[in-house]
Amino acid sequence: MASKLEQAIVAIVEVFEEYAGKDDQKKQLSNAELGELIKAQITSPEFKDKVDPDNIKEVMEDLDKNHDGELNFREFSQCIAGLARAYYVKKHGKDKCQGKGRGCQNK
Ligand SMILES: [Ca+2]
Repeated sequence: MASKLEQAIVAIVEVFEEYAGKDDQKKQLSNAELGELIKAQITSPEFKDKVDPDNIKEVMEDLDKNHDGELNFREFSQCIAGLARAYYVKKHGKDKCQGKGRGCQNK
């Protein structure tokens, strides 16, 4: 039986594979695939205000760090890390992060 954290990690990888595998580029999330993923997997209001299902293009531009128009797993996992940070900040407040610089701002 995998631990809670292990299950979460496996789930992140599997969700990426499931949606990225919908077209021929199995290791990249296209705009359409990202849209499907967000619509199906991001449903709670606290996450929706970070990745807006009605504005996939903007979400993609924000996450597509190497500007190839698609999301690889590295870019996707940074999005998940960002969501986790935003969730944590929401739960515990922002004060602990202030002034600490990189990785702390609720982008
Ligand atoms: Ca990319």
